[in-house]
Amino acid sequence: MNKLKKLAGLSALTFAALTAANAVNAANWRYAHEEYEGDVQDVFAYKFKEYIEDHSDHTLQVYRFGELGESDDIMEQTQAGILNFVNQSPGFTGSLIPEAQIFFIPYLLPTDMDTVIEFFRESEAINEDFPKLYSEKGLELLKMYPEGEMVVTANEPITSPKDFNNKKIRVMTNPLLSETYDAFGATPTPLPWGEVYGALQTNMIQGQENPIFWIESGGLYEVSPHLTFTKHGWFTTAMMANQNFYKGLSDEDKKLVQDAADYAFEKIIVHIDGLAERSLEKIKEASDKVTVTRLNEEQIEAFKARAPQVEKKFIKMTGKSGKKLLEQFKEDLKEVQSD
Ligand code: 6CS
Repeated sequence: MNKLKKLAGLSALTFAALTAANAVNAANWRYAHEEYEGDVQDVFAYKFKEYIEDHSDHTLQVYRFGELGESDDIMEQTQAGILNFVNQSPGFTGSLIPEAQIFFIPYLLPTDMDTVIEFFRESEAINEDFPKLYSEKGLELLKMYPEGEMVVTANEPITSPKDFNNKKIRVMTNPLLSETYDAFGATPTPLPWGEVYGALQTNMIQGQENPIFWIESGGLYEVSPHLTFTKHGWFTTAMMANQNFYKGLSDEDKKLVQDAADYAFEKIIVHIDGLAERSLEKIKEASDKVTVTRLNEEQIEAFKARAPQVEKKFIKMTGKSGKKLLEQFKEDLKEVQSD
C-alpha cells in the first residue's frame, strides 16, 4: 500500500470512528405537550426541537395531545423518566404543586400583552421561585410562558355573576380555579381536556374558559357559541425536564437545552402576537351563531370584587410558601406596570 492510500484509509477509519462516537453520544429525547398540531405548545415544542437538532447531533421526538394520554399522564411519564421533557399547564399542576395555582387568582395578571410578556421575562417569582418549587417534585423548570387571554364561552352571553347562576362551567383540574368560578357565581366542574367538547355538546356543562386560539382550534365555539371577554386572566403554561435526566447532561448539553428553551420562548412571543384576533376572525367566518361580549369597566368590577376571596383561599391552600410567592408576584407585577 503506498503512503497516500494508507493515509486515505486511516482518515476514512478515523472518520468512521468519529461518526460512531457521535452516534453514541447523540440521543433521541422525548417531549410531550397538551395541544394539537400548530397550537401554541406545538409551535414551542417544534422550535425547541429545531434548535436542538440544528445545534447538536441529538434528535427530539414530539408527542401531541392524546398520543400518550391526558396532561396528568404525560406528567407522570416525565416524573418516571419515560419522557425527558413535558409541557404541562399550571391548570393541571395544582395537585402536585399547589403554588402553581397562583395563575388562577382572577384579575391578578393584567391583560395587556406587552406587560404580560415583560412580566414573564423579568419576574423573580417566575424565573427564580417557581424553578425551586418544581425542583422539589423532580422537575427542572425550563420556561413558563403565556398562551393567550382567557375568554369564557357559554350557552348564553355572560355579563354579570348572576348570569353564571345554575351554569356548570368546566375548569381545569385544580381546586383554586373551582374557587374562582364558585366566587363568580357558577357551579365549577373540573374535567380533563379530552372530555370538554362532548360535555358541552351534551349540555352536561354549559360553559368553559380558554384562550381564543384554542376555542377556534378545538372547535369549542361550535358547541359553546357565546364568547365573553371578562379580562380575568391569561392562560399560562410551563415547559420542563425530568430533573435526573437534566442533571445527568454534560454542561454543554445543559446549555443547549437552556438556549433551546430561550429560542422557543422568543419565537412563541412572536407567534401569539395577533393570534387571538386572527382566531376570532376565523371563528366569525365559520359560524353565524357566535356572539362576542366585551365586559365594560362596571361589569368587570362586579367580578373583580370577588377576587379577594379567591386570593384568601390561595393562601389557605398554600400556606407560608404561597403567601411569599404571592408577595413576590405582586412586587414583580408592580415593577413591570410602573415602567
Ligand atoms: O383547557 C384545556 O384543558 C387546554 N387548554 C389549552 C389552551 N391548552 C391545553 C389544555 O389542556
